[in-house]
Amino acid sequence: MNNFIKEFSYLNVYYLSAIIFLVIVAAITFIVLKRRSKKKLEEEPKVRPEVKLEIKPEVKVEFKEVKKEEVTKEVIEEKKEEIVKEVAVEIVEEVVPEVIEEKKAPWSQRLKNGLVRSRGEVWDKVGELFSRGKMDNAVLDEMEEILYAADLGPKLVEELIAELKKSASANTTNNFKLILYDFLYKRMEMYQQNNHNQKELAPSQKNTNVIMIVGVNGVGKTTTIGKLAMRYASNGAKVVVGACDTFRAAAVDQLEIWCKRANVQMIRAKEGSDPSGVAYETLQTARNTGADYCILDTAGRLHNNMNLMEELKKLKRVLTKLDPMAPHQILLVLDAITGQNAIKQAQEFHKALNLTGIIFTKCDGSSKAGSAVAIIQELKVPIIFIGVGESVEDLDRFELKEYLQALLNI
Ligand SMILES: Nc1nc2c(ncn2[C@@H]2O[C@H](COP(=O)(O)OP(=O)(O)OP(=O)(O)O)[C@@H](O)[C@H]2O)c(=O)[nH]1
Ligand SMILES: [Mg+2]
Repeated sequence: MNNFIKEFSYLNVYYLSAIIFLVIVAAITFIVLKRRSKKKLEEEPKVRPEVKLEIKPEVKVEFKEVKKEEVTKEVIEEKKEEIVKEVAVEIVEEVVPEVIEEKKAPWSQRLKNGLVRSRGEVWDKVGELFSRGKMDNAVLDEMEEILYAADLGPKLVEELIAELKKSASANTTNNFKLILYDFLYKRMEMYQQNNHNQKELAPSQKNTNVIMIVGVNGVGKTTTIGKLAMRYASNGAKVVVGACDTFRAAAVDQLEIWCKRANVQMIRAKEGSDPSGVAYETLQTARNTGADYCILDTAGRLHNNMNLMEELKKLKRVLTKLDPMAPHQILLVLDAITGQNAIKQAQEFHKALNLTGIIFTKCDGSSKAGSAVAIIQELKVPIIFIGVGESVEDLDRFELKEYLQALLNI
């Protein structure tokens, strides 16, 4: 019996050791396999973030959409290729404007580029109709439609059609351009002449030149002031800018960015002060520091219960306390897109403030740049500056000949 027990316990020890051995082997195998798979899993994301770093969000989404089991080496390679393409597109988009900026196309080119829509959608089309040589009713109707859409105004359209009918025999495109050039030039020249006669915006030797910029909201007042500040400052003039648009805090921040770029001083509202208060303080600072220019940004709209024109009149009045001749310039900013409606706006501002000039902005964004002719005729106030884009170089003095040459591609 004792022997049996002894044998049995030996057997048990053998079995037990074998089981323990097997368990250890299984455990080691399990640990090794687990480590391997963990390592593999760790390696896998290592590839993916590398890829993710370069890709645009849409590509990331695309990548995520591939099921995990489908993320093979080939898929990753394929995605990488796509990603490289996407990144390349992105880089091209980002770099091109900078390259253009660096090259700084001359103003004449910028103006021509800026007026491309007006030229293509209006004047080239009218020229094409004219060159058919047959001014029948169908052609005249089509011409009228194009000219009305370009917001030339009924009076000018009528006069122009009559002029074209008269000259219909001389039916080459070149002649058409000359007819048109003469027509538009005659109608603008006498008012633009004022522009040349004016001392314009040149710094006066003794006094600070005060320029008040007005216009409805969104026409480009603040941007234009930024461009002007940069223009004058880079010519060595001392400029002080007043953020009299106290309606929106964002408007002041926007102006501040421009002033920092131009390295010019900006005066902002103190708690509770109104636009006239800021204007007064700006002119005071400008005079005390011997500035050549004091440029005032104004609001395009006010709180509902306040009248914009009354506020602007008050602002203008306040300036005379410091300089009876101030403001020397009151420039109305008009957005070319507004077309004929701009005339109504302009008349209202002119009545309240007696404008000295117009800044015609956003000519690049519209086919209505020709409406300048109608505006000048109606208002009898010259256009001083023209804007054809958002960068500093996209604003320059309005020169009639240059403008018409660019508009008609002569
Ligand atoms: N394409 C183009 N955009 C312009 C031009 N001038 C201004 N802008 C843009 O027009 C937008 C409005 O310009 P702002 O200068 O803020 O206009 P604002 O008159 O000060 O507007 P408020 O302060 O709201 O009254 C901005 O996005 C400018 O970059 C231009 O000549 N061409
Ligand atoms: Mg503004």
